[in-house]
Amino acid sequence: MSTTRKIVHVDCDSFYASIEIRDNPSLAGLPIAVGGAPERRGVIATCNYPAREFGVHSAMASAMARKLCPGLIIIKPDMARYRAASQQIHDIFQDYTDLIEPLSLDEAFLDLGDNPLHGGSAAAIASEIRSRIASQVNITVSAGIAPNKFLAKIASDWNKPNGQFVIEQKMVEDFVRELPVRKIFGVGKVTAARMEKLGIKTCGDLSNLDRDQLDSQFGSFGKRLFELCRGIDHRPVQPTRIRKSVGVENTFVSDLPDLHACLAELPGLYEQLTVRMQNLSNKYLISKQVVKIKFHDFVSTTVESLSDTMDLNKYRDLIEQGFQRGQRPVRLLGIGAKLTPIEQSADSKITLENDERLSRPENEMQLALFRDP
Ligand code: TTP
Repeated sequence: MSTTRKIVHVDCDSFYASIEIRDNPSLAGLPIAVGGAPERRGVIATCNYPAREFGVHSAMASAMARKLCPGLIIIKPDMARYRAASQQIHDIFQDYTDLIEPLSLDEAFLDLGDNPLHGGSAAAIASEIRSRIASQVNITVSAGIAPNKFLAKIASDWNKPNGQFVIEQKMVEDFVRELPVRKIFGVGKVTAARMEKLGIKTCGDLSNLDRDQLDSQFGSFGKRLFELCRGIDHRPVQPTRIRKSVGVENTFVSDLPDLHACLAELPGLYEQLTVRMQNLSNKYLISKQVVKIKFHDFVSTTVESLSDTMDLNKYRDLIEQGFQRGQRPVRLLGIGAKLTPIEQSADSKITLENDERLSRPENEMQLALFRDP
């Protein structure tokens, strides 16, 4: 691909927490988090930067967060206000391009290739968008500007909070050489550890492996790694959000002691899942049914089965199978489905692989409770 794209990744700073502080300025400067109550086994959705100094972070148990930061103020999420702010931000984006790909309520890619404003400078446009969000929505956002989505997303993190960073095409080679492999989406702890054993820490190290070596070491991910470690990413900004899965789950105040107790929770979860699926069924086909179980010692297991419907009996079987793997009390039970868009071209199938939208740290189903439905 020869034309250089102008991609901007916009990411709100400590989004839910910023909205809470915006709406209650007396919280400013105090360590605050948004999430579930510690005594109800809640989880932190996010926290502001003062709380991060204590080691508090997203997806941490609220009880642990309180331990690290005894003065932490934990606020219950109010999705309606976060959605409203997200919509306002989206409306601002629309003044600049139609090519907007939301990743979640607080994050989006924009393709500014066709926008002539500020002499066509995507950095200057990003700066204008950030000022407008600051004055109209009253929160700060960070932006990354780069020739592709992979680099733009990394760049938005570079000068966070309330900053932006530009990676020009001519900088790409030098930039990726020193970039740790962990920054590549899809390279988690396990893959990074495997790479480290091979002496690979940076994208520069990774680029010393040829295609065959990457294939044999990393299977189907090898092809993508070959490109990413060179700063190449051809994925276009896709204006419609594509879901990979839908799920509901519950963390129980008291552990479910046995299989019988788990099965008793199934009808309630199934009802919630059915409601969620109603809004999706005209756009997606079900490809698998999935059950997630987290035992009282935090060991998790996922059981799935090919399926094109949401069969209640199958969920029952999957719960049984999952429970048998641990045979101990259960703190979290989730059910869900893997989805395939109804009109999916061969191309979009490729772009879906290892896409940022597919998961946040490990627990996608858990996030589904907090994130946009
Ligand atoms: P992030 O963009 O990951 O984080 P953030 O905006 O809170 O902070 P940062 O400044 O580091 O970007 O997530 C956006 C929102 O999504 C976040 O405010 C809360 C929600 N969220 C969860 O509910 N659970 C999670 O595990 C994560 C990571 C985020």
